[in-house]
Amino acid sequence: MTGNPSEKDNNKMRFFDNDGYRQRAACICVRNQHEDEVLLITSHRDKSSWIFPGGGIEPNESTIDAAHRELYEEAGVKGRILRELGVFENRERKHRTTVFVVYFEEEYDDWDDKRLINRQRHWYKIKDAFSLLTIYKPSQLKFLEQFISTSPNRINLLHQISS
Ligand code: U71
Ligand code: MG
Repeated sequence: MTGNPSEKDNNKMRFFDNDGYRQRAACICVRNQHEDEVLLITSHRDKSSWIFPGGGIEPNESTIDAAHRELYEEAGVKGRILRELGVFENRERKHRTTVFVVYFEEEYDDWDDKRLINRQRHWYKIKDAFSLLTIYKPSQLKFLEQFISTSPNRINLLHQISS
């Protein structure tokens, strides 16, 4: 991604399903094998709002490649995909997001969206990520709920969010 934030918006290439839904890919990036911390980034619109890294799949790009690209562009992080969590439909905004669970490998101090829009990133305990998404991005809370209920560490994670 190059240019300033408005160029980013103007140059955005979008890829739609046959029924007009925009296709997205997003990442739940976990910091360790316990899967008890996930990476959130600030919203481009509201710097106090926290969301999962993700965005539109570009033409001729695979869903997996888009997930890696968005994680790198938006959060400055690289990782390896552990599993596909599912496809989540947002009927109100007319998009579908394929969400991957990604194991953290590297993070960079300088990345595209930090430079372009001062986007921030932070590792959150599952309980805190749950609270933030409930407040700021309820449409992405279902990603986290599905992650928790299917994680190999789900018993501990469920205990965390209910305590
Ligand atoms: C924005 C729209 C937008 C989406 C954008 C959302 O730019 P971004 O990566 O932070 O995400 O902003 P957000 O979640 O950071 O506040 O929402 P908004 O409410 O600000 O209009 O998402 P949605 O409301 O449609 O779900 O999508 P479009 O359709 O307006 O471009 O960008 P997205 O999908 O992540 O794409 P990309 O490729 O720019 O990362
Ligand atoms: Mg995005």
